[in-house]
Amino acid sequence: DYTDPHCGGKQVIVHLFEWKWTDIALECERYLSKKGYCGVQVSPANEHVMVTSPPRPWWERYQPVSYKLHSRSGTEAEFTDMVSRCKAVGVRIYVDVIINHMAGLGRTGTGTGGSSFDSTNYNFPGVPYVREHFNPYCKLNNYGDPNQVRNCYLVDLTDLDQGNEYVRNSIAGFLNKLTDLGVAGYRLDAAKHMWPRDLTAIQQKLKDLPEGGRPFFFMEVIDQGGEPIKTQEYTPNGYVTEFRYCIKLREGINDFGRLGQAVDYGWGMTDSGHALVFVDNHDNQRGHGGGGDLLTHKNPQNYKLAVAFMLANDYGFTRVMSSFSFSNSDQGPPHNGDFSTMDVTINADGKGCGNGWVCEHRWPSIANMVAFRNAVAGTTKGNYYATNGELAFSRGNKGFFAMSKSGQMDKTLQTGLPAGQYCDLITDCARKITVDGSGNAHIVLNSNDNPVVAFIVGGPT
Ligand code: AAO
Repeated sequence: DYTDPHCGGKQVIVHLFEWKWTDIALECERYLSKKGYCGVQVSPANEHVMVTSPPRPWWERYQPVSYKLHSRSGTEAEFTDMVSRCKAVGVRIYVDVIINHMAGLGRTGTGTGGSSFDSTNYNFPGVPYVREHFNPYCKLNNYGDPNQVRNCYLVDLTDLDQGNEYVRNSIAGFLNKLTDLGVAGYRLDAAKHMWPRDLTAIQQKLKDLPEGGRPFFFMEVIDQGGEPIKTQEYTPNGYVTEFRYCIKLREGINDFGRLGQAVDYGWGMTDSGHALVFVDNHDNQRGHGGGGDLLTHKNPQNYKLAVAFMLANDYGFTRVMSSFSFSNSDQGPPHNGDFSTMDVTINADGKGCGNGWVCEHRWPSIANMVAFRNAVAGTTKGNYYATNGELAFSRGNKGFFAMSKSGQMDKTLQTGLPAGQYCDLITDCARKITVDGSGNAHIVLNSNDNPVVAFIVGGPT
């Protein structure tokens, strides 16, 4: 079973896209642990190419050179320190691992860890891999053909043969090293481009975590309907990314009436126990990976509503995106003159970051919903109320959530909660809500101010 994230039942991870290991360690200690985040998806940790044209794009990290833990985010020593410091405060690390392929055809040179490589000749001495470890070249141009998707070259990236025993052992060795260091699981990049049976064979070579249990796996499988490969082929291997939910959430924020059906199994969406869900990811927020019309930090008001709804809802295992600001889709993380990644600075109010880091995971209507989702885990929605501009529901008898995008919301609603005074989590108790003896509460919300209210039994009072 690869579905346990090993974080004591917590429910939300955050992708700290392109952050340095030193900054992630600090963020675990000063913030994530206190807010109840389960863990962090980190950018690829292994050695990668350095692309000069365009200058050092973010996507160079998706072209591996070796499995040495030396990347743009830091050294092996810094990685090891981060994993143990985060783990010590109850925050787990999930590594984005690229095992489908190595660097793109035509690229040669030296990687971030000093290893030489030559993709044209399929030579990666840092592993080592040679030609026999790769599938013969064919271009992937038809997603309607599952054989092509698995055996051909995704955007000309040298495609490893995961049916080869030496390749399987090399990959398992890489993951087992990470497990030994205290990593709790993996995002499997381009999982759709590998055969499920090969992933199973690799998983069977993996160690248990030092504290016991199988590593957590969530696989990147883009299935938006319309292609033969379905997310469900991969659920025996763990969680899978559910990209249709990004579309559902965007549509639903435009028309609250549709959020009630946000999980429409008629679309063939992944069952809740295997769906890794998010409002946007590092690809689709910049038009990669089948992008589209999605909500991102560039549309903050609607984005806050979408992430808050996702965290209040009872579907899937949730991931919050934490971005850097960008004006073109290749642009790498904020950097110094030598292209080294800049430090993350924290704004004085703690609710955002500087140096070009957006830190959506610190925005109050996102950050404070983490405690809500943790508190209501295992319950379902009830007392559902929706108009085109207002929405509210309870989660069992443990919590109540409301949001508005229509100016002033002023409604008395059934909360399903015991009588008493409750604190609004979003405003850190600046708003109080009274639930009367029959479970009703008067909900007042100004959408321009703080469009979300959430409170829980056993929360701050
Ligand atoms: C770079 C250059 C390339 C160059 C290559 C090699 O950009 O020009 O050839 O280097 O030198 C990232 C970047 C790439 C970059 C790569 C390597 O995004 O631009 O290439 O690093 O540096 C597919 C895969 C999915 C993948 C996604 C980007 O299935 O796995 O493409 N995502 C992951 C990572 C991503 C990374 C890689 C994989 C590679 O998250 O950051 O790439 O490690 C359809 C398919 C999808 C497919 C998309 C995009 O989407 O379904 O499977 O994703 O197309 O090709 C409708 C459909 C929707 C469809 C869409 C577009 O919306 O509903 O399903 O239309 O047709």
